[in-house]
Amino acid sequence: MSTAPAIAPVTPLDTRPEWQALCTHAEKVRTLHLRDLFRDDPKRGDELAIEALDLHFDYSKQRVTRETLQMLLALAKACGVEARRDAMFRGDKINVAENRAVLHVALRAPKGTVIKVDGKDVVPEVHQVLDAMSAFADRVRSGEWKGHTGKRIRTVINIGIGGSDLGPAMAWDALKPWAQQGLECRFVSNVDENDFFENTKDLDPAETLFIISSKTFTTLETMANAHTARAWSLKAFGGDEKSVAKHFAAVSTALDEVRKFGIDPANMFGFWDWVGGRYSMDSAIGLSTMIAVGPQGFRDMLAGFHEMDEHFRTTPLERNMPALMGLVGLWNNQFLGCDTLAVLPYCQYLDRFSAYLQQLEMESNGKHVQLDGQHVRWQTCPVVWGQPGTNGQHAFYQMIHQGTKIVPCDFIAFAESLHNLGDHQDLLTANVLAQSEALAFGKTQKEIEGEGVPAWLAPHKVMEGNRPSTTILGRKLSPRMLGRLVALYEHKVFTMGAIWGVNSFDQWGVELGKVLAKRIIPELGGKAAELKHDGSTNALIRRYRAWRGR
Ligand code: G6Q
Repeated sequence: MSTAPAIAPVTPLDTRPEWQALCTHAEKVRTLHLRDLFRDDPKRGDELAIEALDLHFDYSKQRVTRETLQMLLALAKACGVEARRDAMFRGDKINVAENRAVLHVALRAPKGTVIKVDGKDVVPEVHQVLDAMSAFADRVRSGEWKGHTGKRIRTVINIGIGGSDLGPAMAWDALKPWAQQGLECRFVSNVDENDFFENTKDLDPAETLFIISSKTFTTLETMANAHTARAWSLKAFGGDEKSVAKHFAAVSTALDEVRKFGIDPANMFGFWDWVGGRYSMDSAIGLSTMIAVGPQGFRDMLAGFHEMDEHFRTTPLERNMPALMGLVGLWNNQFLGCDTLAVLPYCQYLDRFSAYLQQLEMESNGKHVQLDGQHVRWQTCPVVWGQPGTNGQHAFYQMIHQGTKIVPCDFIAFAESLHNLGDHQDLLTANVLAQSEALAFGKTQKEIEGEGVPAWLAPHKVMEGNRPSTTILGRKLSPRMLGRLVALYEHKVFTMGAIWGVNSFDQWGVELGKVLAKRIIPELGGKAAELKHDGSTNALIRRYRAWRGR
């Protein structure tokens, strides 16, 4: 039995005067339309925006007044967001349920920064691993690293799941323009064998390198896929075990498990218990990213992360992009009753960005107790979803414009294109701007009738507007910009978690999933004499067994 750590009691949010004042204030603001807000405050388009790090962050189309913002800032201060932020950057063990520091910010701290955990500076180790990754990545990229038969590596397959998959997979898509030609990254995560099969069916094992990415090196899905990969690879080399060293690398915190699997510890890249899975794409978990874009590209991405870290750490909350983003998110979620957030990048390279953010936000803040274990009496994490525009416009945007649910949107766009194929970038940008404008201001029945639409049809064409959104306009996508954007969301999630008083850095629901299936696995094989689940689960197991002839 571990001894209980000393956890300070958390003041319940709803007993704070700042919270109660917001509840009253929200009654008034809920009746205001964005048309009124812009009419009464003509400068808000310029002033409710932040310019930093080649980003123009416009939150003027959120349903907030300047008073709302002051009140939200007062709440953030009362909840100690700044003190908790400083504690994170200092290396305090703010993940109390797991008694761990939360130091993804150390992964991108420049050499010479001092960040201590248990009295030991962790930054030198971070740079040692980065240097080892760089040497490995360079060898693979240059072809100096040879497979078992002497061929160079053409495909890198990252095998991992959750935090050991989503970040690198998102980054591979996002940074394709910077990837080395002739070297492809693929990702196998699902224990469904279709995933492994489809990702390897056209590959030559002699040109394929597997990176087994798992913090614990015990995750069922990853280990099943890793063993299948080992068998697939060995088969091609007549079972010669020596080939494993040439075709497998590992990223993990668990050296013994890696050894047991048979991977040469020289090909293992470590990280630390103070890096949470969903905060790890900039650790050695990003090895595939580094192989794709090169050590310099990876370091540029880290520099972008660090720039946003510094912005978050040093900018007063009033002009602090992630903090304001978190406050607006909290306002929408709690006070305007919006249960979801759509993240809509107008950039095809950010195809997987929303999926990545789903984990970052929902695994972090999908919690129902405060740090001290008291059940919350307020809403926590929204459901995060979305996909790139303009495709979404031809699908689910109808509901965002005219449905009965209010869906706050984050629009992400870039001014400069990466390829010059005509006027696509202007068309894309016109679309994103038109969407946020229409969502905010809508179209009244009068305006529609004024266009000659018959009265019977006009109600169908009314756009009520007053649908809140934030537009994040970046100058241009790049590895550095990607780092800034990911860190922006990381710190937004941090801000919200700090106000809700939850632990944004544990994930007991995920851990549950890791143990539940283990009980059923032998039962599917027909070996368990008696099924002791509920009636539905028992019947499903029996049907599965019967169809599998067991
Ligand atoms: C992330 C979660 C979770 C984790 C996966 C994979 O914050 O903890 O998504 O990353 O379950 O875990 P391993 O890296 O240990 O295989």
